Amino acid sequence: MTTTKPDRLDEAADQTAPALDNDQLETMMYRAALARGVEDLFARWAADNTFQGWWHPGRGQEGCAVGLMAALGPDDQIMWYHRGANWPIARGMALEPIIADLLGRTNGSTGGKGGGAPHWVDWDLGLIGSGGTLGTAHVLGGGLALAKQVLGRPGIAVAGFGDGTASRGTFHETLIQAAAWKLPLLYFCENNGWAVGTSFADSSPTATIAERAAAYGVPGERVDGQDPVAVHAAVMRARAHIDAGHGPALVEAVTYRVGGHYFGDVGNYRPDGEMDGYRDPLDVLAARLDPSVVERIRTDADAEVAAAAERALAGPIPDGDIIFDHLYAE
Ligand SMILES: Cc1ncc(C[n+]2csc(CCOP(=O)(O)OP(=O)(O)O)c2C)c(N)n1
Ligand SMILES: [Mg+2]
Repeated sequence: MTTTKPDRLDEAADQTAPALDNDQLETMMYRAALARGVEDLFARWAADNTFQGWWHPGRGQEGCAVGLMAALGPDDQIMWYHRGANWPIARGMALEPIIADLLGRTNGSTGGKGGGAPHWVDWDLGLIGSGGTLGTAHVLGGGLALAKQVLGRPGIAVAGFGDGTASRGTFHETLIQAAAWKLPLLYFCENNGWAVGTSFADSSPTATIAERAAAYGVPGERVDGQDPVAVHAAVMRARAHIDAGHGPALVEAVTYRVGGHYFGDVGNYRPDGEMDGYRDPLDVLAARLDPSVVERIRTDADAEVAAAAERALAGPIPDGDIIFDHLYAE
């Protein structure tokens, strides 16, 4: 089997980043530490069956989310995808509804309809949720962007997806239409090299996902997803294009799937040496900050995760009848 790690990053990724000030870097570090803490918590709970369902770990991919979210504004709307809890946490969503959603409790963001396969929603933060099947983020993200254009609403829409999902028809159908209509849409791909047990290297006819955008006249940039500052810079460049009214842009953040596809997948199909060169995104971010500040951030984040976990566990389990709620607009 060939290695799954892409071997080159676009030159654009080396361009000077729009400045992130110290406060922004500390916020990014704090949210990355929260995301890692929630990841550790869910791994423990998956192992001891505290919740039922599948957990798709996002460990090691936090840099993509915090870099992306640092470049978004309050009017932007986001279609999240299935891996990890990094996206809502990086956006600043409260932890209790995130954790309680995984547990299927009424204090979860979907009132108990999550449970194992969470669909976190925070309308005020522009977190619109995730679709039930892969690739819906393209279509629904395109719809959000269309609504912004037609109704004159500010901000952009973001459609998040993995490398495997870039092979779905929805990727192409939405992108060609969004490009034709110049919709304010950002495609953000986390390329972790795997779609369950199928490697990107063995299944993609193109060396990158970024280059596929060119077929529709859309700029695509590949960036190091382990470096949140580089991701932020790439998204800022993409959104400058979108904000100027030129239509969609695509950013492909190259990252690693540190664990199996789901918690419990031992991943024995993976080639030796695949993780060579791996850098922990939290370490990459920490290197830009004062070590004592990083230590305080990690301690505070751990305490916040522990307190939120306790509150989440105290929430009631809903009555089964809630599955009939919200089937129609109310
Ligand atoms: C339409 C559809 N096909 C298949 C699945 C099952 N499935 C869930 S995750 C996944 C792999 C997705 O790979 P990728 O897009 O690279 O994201 P990653 O899991 O690596 O983050 C698959 C095939 C699904 N949920 N929806
Ligand atoms: Mg993948």
